[in-house]
Amino acid sequence: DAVESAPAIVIGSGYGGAVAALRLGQAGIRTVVLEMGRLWNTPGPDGKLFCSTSAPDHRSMWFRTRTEAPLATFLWLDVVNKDISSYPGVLDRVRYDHMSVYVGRGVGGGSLVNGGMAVTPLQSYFAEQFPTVDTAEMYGTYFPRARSMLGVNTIDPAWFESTEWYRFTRISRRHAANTGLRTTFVPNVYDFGYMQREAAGTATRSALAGEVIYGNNHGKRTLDKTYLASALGTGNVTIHTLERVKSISRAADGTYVLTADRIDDTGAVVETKEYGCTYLFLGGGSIGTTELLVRARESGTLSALDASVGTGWGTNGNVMLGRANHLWDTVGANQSTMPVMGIDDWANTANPVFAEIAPLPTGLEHWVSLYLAITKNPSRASFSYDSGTGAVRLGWSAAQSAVSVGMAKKLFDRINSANATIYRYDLFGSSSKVFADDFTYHPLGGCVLGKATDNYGRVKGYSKLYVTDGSLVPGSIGVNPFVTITALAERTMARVLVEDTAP
Ligand code: FAE
Repeated sequence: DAVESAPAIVIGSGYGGAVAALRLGQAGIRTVVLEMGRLWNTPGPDGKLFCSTSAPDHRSMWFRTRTEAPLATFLWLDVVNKDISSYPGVLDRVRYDHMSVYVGRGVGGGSLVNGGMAVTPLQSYFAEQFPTVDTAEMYGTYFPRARSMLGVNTIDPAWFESTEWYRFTRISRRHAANTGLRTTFVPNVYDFGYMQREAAGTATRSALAGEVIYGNNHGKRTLDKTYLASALGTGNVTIHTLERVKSISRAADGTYVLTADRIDDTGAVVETKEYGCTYLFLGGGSIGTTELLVRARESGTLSALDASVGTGWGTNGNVMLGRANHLWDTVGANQSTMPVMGIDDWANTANPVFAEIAPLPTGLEHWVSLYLAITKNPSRASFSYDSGTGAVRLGWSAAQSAVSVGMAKKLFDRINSANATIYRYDLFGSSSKVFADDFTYHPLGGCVLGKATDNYGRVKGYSKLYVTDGSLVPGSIGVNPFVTITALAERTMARVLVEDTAP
């Protein structure tokens, strides 16, 4: 097959990839984005782009015959997961030995499936995690730039206090207050004006119709509507979909050579393509980018990569759990899928936890308060390469997850004790499982800034090779990560376009 060349190639179209594509396009550099997922722009037979969470179909998951939702059961019944037909659906669950990683697949990456929470980390914790980064510049320039480009907005507090859709959040806030804990509103990229029209019955429901992990049909400002739309608008950027990059090597003249499998809707490889480029930006996400680089180093195609590539990986301390409320503390049959508040106990140095108050929209009263706790788990893991199979493994252990559980338990034991409540035992598969510690929504690290790369995401050992995604973040950032990933990518692009691409 003929080699297709472009001055710049970006692998992946999530946050890191989208920022790179836009800024390259604006600089007049012709850029090709390679994305393994599909473009979500064609309605299915029901007239919708995405299926609902309650009635998932082939669109829900990446080549599965049964859905694999984070909540396995409800009242011990296997009512949550459904048989589906295999298709390049929007949510993937990548299974390693003791840890599953949920990721979005499609043009827009994680923005298609996530909860939209757009949180800027505590400045002191950011500085702790990124000691070599100029924090004043981050908080003065790149965080504001990221928030404005992403369309971050906040819920109207008066509407929050009065609407049935956030009753579940207000109950959790009261229980936190009873424990002497602080809660804080968190911004979101879901358009709250739209949500209020949904509640009023004047707009088609999305967040108020249970839509989230398998995509939102309305309301959410996903990357295909923000960064990537602007990138295409420059006229310099093209996006190739259903193309999965398999390997990266370097030609004698220093340019990069990629091979990519183009797949069809059944997952069959219909073509193996070869690409060439001068500048290569890796935006495949923490596990996508790290797997590519570990394989490249270990198989010898980029053997000068630093030994720290494939290390420093963490789950952002994620643990999910549910509490059972008293019968008089109803959480409401109607719940918005977009979280807007967290219990902020990060300042508690003995046990730092930031716990999002998460929805469980089933359409019936269930008295469950659900949380995604972000704990300050210091454990990190490394990836390894199996030369026999070419597989990349993640060395995360069950003991490392137990650290997150211990921290979440300390906080929620206090909340239960102050409110005379208990945990829910029926949500995560087996009857003894209270804490879902075997999956993460926040994979971070693998190519850590300042270790696998220089201080700006330039990969050590090579020139014109960059990482712009969540693999730069050293395993923990204390809050939901996409604003941080976006802001760091903006910082990298500002620097690289000035210093590295001058003629
Ligand atoms: P990401 O968005 O994952 O994009 C990587 C892209 O690269 C994907 O589109 C891949 O399909 C593609 N790709 C990977 N490998 C290849 C390859 N070899 N060839 C071609 N394409 C490839 O990476 N974060 C928040 O801040 N707030 C939230 O409320 C929130 N909720 C979440 C809820 C769920 C259910 C999930 C799964 C995640 C959530 N997150 C949330 C995490 C957030 O979505 C995630 O940190 C970012 O999406 C990571 O951005 P990256 O650019 O690193």
